[in-house]
Amino acid sequence: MKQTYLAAALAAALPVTASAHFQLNYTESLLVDRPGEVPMGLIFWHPFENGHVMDMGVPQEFFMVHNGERTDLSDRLQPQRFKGATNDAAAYSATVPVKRSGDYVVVTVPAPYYEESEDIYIQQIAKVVLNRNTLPTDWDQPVGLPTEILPLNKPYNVITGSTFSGQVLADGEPVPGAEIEVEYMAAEPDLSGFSTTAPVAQPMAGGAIVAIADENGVFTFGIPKAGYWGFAALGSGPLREHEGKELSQDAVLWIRAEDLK
Ligand SMILES: [Cu+2]
Repeated sequence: MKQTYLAAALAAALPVTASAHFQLNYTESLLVDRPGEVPMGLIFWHPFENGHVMDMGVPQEFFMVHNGERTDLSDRLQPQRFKGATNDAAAYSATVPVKRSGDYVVVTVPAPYYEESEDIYIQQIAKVVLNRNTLPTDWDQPVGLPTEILPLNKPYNVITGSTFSGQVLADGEPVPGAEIEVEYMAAEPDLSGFSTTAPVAQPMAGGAIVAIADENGVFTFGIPKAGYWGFAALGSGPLREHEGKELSQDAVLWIRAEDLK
């Protein structure tokens, strides 16, 4: 119950902005055809608006979970500049070693980012699930992060026009009434040039798309368009302060929808 009030108080304290920050763990596809090194870009951006790119510090953690086994990938991080439509900023590239069949849950725990306009820190713990050969192994299990969104639909095999549900967790417990921002990746990064591409959609005139989780921390969103969709539970994490300032520790999950053909 205490958690609910804290989350609500924190959410109320955040100013209403049209833009939503999203930490990306971006790969061209979530389905890995051939075993090998999968290129990934770690970018802190506004991909729905094709907007401002924020500087990332050195990530605190970067790892994958496959068959329940955690592998540190932080030695693979390479500093990059990501070129957005209006600015460029510090980001990272890496490769994810995908060999055996199954799920690869890739997690970035970024350094807290200081948002000057709000005088708060933001830390978006981002999760994405890659899969090889359709064998499901890890996607429906929590990683055990301070906060995360547990997918209730297979996150790499969502049909456009269906729904996606997730459960917001903090220290493994549901977060009742969590506020979730929903983002469409209107412009997908070009990993070879480490730059943005032409957007295929415009952000909504009404600002951020928002869903509120139920008493079990569960939310559902109808998926209207193929591509990457991001979900960010705001301030759902247990850590609420960083260097003497307020911290919004958010849980981010990326999924990919495809049209039924
Ligand atoms: Cu922003």
